[in-house]
Amino acid sequence: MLLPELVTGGDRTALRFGDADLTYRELALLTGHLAGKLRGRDRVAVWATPTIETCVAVVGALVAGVAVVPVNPKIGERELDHIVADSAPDVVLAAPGVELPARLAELPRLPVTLAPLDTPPPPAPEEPDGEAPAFVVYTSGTTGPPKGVVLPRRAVATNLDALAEMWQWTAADVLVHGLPLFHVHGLILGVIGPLRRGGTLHHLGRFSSGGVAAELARDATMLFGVPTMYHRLAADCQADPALAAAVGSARLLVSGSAALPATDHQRITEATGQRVVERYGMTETLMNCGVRADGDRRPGTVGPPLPGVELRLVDDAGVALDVADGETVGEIEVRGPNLFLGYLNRPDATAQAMRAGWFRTGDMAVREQDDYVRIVGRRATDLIKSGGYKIGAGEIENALLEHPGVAEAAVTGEPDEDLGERIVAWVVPAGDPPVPDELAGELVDHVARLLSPHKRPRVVRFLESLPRNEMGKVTKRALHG
Ligand code: MCA
Ligand code: AMP
Repeated sequence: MLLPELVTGGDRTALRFGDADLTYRELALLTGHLAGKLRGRDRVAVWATPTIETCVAVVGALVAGVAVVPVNPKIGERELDHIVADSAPDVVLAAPGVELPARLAELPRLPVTLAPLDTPPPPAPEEPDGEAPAFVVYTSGTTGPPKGVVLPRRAVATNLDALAEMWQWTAADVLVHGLPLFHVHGLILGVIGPLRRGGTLHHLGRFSSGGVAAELARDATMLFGVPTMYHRLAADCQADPALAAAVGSARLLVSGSAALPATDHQRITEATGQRVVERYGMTETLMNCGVRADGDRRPGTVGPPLPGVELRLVDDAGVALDVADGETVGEIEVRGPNLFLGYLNRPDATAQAMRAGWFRTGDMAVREQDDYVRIVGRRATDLIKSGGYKIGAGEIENALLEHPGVAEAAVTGEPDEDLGERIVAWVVPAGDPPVPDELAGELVDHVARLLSPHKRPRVVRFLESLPRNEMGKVTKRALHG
């Protein structure tokens, strides 16, 4: 069973979002009724606001054996059109009264309510097969619109169990986080994780250092966050000893989705006495590596492969490098029960991502003698990690080119202390100079409206032309001079 604690969890608190909370018994009742209404459906879209209703919707669908397509509640028009057309959900789940964008409002809608129920739910359907899709999570590639990653129940269950073993994660743990609920980190690790253990999630609604500290001072034991959150937490702990003491009381601080810089590791340790544990994953593979709770917490490393996950490094020709010398760089390939089933409607992209049963991550790394993995870079320069979100340069360039003020556009990532990387748009304006003062702001809003706010450029630089090679291809490296 994916969520056995729905049967056995009883009156323990499962979820708390601000003033709203649910015990396992209440969650089982609500989701049992919802599952009854979802029977026979194939896929449901969930309007994934950071609320308890989103968790009820997702768990209800999982109980019914229906695949969940979580949708960013700040999603732009173009991206939403693509996700709805590609995933073709039968129904959309959202809290009552929430206004949905037109493209979702045209689908049949089931309200997700928290109203107390006293009638028993219909009998639970048989537990679906492990290979049945549990989630379709959209993730960016270098070009084109995001791809739907189809994750089976088997990947979710085995990966969460491997993490539990590594982190000694039990029903006694109370997890706190403020991650968005439309990606693997916040939703699968951060919601389904504690529910599979029979523990508790306290979600902050939105991340703040004060919110994290208050929960850790009360009864939270673990924190999940992206490096941007730890960067902000480090600064706040340095400035406020009470906050630092609260963070210092945690059992485990876990960072992932991007590399946590050594300086932030150090600042947190100095202020709180804590050493952050890193883990490395991907939407397509869930978690691949992680530092154990009782392991050596070395900044710059993401620990050994998880139990059950096979990991190898390959050279440019795809030949496995049988080395663990801390020096030889190769691309990470992984194999195991953690892998996705494929990209929805994209057998071409799925085939390209696989090599004889191994998934090609595109991440470059070295392997230390004790099997710890150290990630040193990424194969594709056109993938940007900003605030822990993966963002493809190509989709932003396409959006910019739709604006009448843009003749040519190139998008790059440049180092940013807070976000890891910030998105920079290099634009050749259409029309005669001078460039209108308002154009940069308009382009930022245009991308936020069409795609998602987190994909908006943080900097817009105007140029007379883009640097190109003899073949006419834009040479992005020349842009940063
Ligand atoms: C500003 N805003 C705008 C505009 N300008 N909205 C529309 N148009 C504009 N022009 C709004 C934003 O929507 C937001 O609203 C507010 O201003 C601040 O935005 P922003 O600066 O983007 O937020 P931030 O404070 O910089 O966000 C930092 C963050 C965030 C909280 C760390 O980046 C974040 O939540 N990251 C988590 C990413 C994540 O979960 N990744 C996991 C995927 P408002 O404030 O109201 O929201 S990776 C994964 O799953 C793999 C498997 C893994 O390994 O984990
Ligand atoms: P996503 O497609 O959003 O799931 O992002 C997956 C990518 O995030 C990976 O391919 C890595 O490049 C990056 N990533 C995740 N965790 C880490 C980590 N701990 N250190 C470095 N990179 C990471």
